[in-house]
Amino acid sequence: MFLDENNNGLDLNLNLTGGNMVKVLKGLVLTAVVLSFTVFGSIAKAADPIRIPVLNWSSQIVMANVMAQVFEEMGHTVELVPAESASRYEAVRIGDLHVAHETWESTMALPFYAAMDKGGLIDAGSHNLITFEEMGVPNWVIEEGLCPGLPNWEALKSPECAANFATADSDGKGRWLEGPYEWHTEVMPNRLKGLGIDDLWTVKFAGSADALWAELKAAKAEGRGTVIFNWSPNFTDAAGFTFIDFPPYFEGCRLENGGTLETTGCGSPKGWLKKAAHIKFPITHPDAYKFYTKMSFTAPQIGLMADLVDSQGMDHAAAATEFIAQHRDLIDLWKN
Ligand code: TMO
Repeated sequence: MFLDENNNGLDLNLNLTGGNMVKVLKGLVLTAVVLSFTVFGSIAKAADPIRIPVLNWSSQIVMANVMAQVFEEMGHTVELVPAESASRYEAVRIGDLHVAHETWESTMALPFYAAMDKGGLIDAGSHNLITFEEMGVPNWVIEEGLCPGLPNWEALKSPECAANFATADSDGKGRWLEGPYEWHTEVMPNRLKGLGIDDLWTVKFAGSADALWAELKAAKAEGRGTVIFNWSPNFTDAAGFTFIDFPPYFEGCRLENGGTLETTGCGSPKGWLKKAAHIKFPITHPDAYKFYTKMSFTAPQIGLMADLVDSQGMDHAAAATEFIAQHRDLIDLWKN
């Protein structure tokens, strides 16, 4: 960082020299780190920044910032690390990340358990709520009769219904707008097949959570129906959103859990929201780990984290500061 800033504006040759200098410096730093680990073991560990993943939906990012601000109050240094949903469990397992603080059962249980099984990732407890992640519609879609029979999924079997949800990119079929592909890959396309309605409906993937909220606004402005992936708690809990009732989830209905195309029509589970940690986090940063195990948010609290950004327009760091201010006593309780 320091060297890069000072090399700004220098030509390529000098940059190469800079690169060599960086190598030499890295060597020195490595030597120093090795020395300090052997000689001043515990001091070196305490100085290790706490690495928190940042994903692509608002409550996760605000909670990352809440933890970062609290850990900094406790005297730690913190790195917010851009990460991807499923692969972050392997990163926690090997210690590249210290935590995965929003682990949603419906979409993340498998990579979470896989990393735990390999060794290196521990379950640091659950938040204080039951979560739900499912396809659904804004209430006005039901009120305007765009698909009579909703929220029962069987309403989706009607070609007249599907036609009200067509978009330019949906080949005349009704469109489901899923979250980013990496969140649940083929779960929803397989859902349509399992339900036998893939001739009427198709799945498109949004680039980000923001694209889902933009779709809600666009569909309303155009007066067309929209089915999007959404979850609770979220800011939409207050705005009026209805999840579709699919056939109930059961263990093993999804393909990745051993299901077949006969069973993938199942809906999502009502799930836990867990906190994963690197196995050495309690040893390297005991006070931070103890805070983390006590930290247990409720549905309204997580809904507020999303709302501060997605409804009130705050940036994530400011939303975290505001959230901490509104929950100071609770945060202090968890810190002690
Ligand atoms: C994991 N998520 C809340 C985006 O569904």
